[in-house]
Amino acid sequence: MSRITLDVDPFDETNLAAPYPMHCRLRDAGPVVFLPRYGVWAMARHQEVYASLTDHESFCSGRGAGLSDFHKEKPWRPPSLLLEADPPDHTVMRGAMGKVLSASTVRGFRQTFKAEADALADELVARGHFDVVTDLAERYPLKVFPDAVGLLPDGRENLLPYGALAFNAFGPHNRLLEQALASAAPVQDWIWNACQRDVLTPGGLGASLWQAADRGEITTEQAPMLVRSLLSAGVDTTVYAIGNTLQALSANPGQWAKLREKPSLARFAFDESLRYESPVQTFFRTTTRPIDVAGVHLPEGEKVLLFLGAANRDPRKWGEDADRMDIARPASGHVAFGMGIHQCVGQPIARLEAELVLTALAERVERLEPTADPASKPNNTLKGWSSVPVRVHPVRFH
Ligand code: OVM
Repeated sequence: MSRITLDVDPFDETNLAAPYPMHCRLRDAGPVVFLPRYGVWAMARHQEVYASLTDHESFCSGRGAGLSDFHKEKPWRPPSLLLEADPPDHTVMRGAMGKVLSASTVRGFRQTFKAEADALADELVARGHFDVVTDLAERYPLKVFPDAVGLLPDGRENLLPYGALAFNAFGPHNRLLEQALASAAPVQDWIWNACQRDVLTPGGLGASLWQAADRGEITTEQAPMLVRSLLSAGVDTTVYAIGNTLQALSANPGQWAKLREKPSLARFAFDESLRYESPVQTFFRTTTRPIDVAGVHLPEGEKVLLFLGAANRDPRKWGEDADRMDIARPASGHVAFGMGIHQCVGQPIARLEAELVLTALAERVERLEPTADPASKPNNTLKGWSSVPVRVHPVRFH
């Protein structure tokens, strides 16, 4: 079968802010299409995205999870030992990180994370109106996660700019990346310093990674790199995820009502939100060998852009109402956390944060009413909002 090409720019700011019409074009054009603008291949249907994510032998990560091919260009920072690595090296790092972020560790965070979620919900409901993004989706993770890692209080304002930079850096050298890079040097220095053993609080996730080095499971060079992974992948992702979830629920009052009726649906509501508006929209892989995808030939060493957010709305997988948010829908099988050996290792923490925030609000808020249109926050990889103003109608007898 011959190659299908499509003249779209997925990283143009109009498409980043409103990607869904472009997703539809990409999916309908074919199982794999060539984007001449960047000289890369793209997959936007669930079947092919899923198949590529679970075939790390043919679609590797070691040449970068962004547009830049680490065989051809110098990476903007030393590559992540997790995200931008392949087996067998990746396997060891994943084992160490998986142990540190295990379900049992994360169970230990529940009490403190819940107290913070309840206190914040009390404050915001008492206020009557607030901004879902700046007052909640940014504040909550920025308190509980750095505490869990064991960061000192000073300098935490560097975390969001660093995340914005890291996620913009998966895209092309456009205005967004240039802007993020402009003032990045002190931010990068602060982050690297925060990864060192002597500044991490005992008992935190960062200290646990250093203990893995003491036990000889990883090296003392690898320990700070894995702490860097926590700080790269653990902040913006949860900020966007909580913001997107509450934006979608405020725009769909029927869905809020379902959650209100049964707050134990919080975890399902979160999965459906991740499917409906995926915080991480795209990642790249690189072909390790010539490979046929649905009858189309891809050579070795080609970048492939995987549209996680489009796969999560593919009507071939989810049915004709794929564009509708429905917290009662079985959303499992979404690829918002990826799939296969690189699937998000921090999921237990992300899910805990979301569950506690959603439950705290569902118990206190009868109605979440948007008071203005949400403003989108442009990023080459992340889809989300910079502002989502709402009014809350409190439950009478909470
Ligand atoms: C990392 C990492 C992992 C996942 C996402 C990500 C910036 C980074 O290991 O540094 O985005």
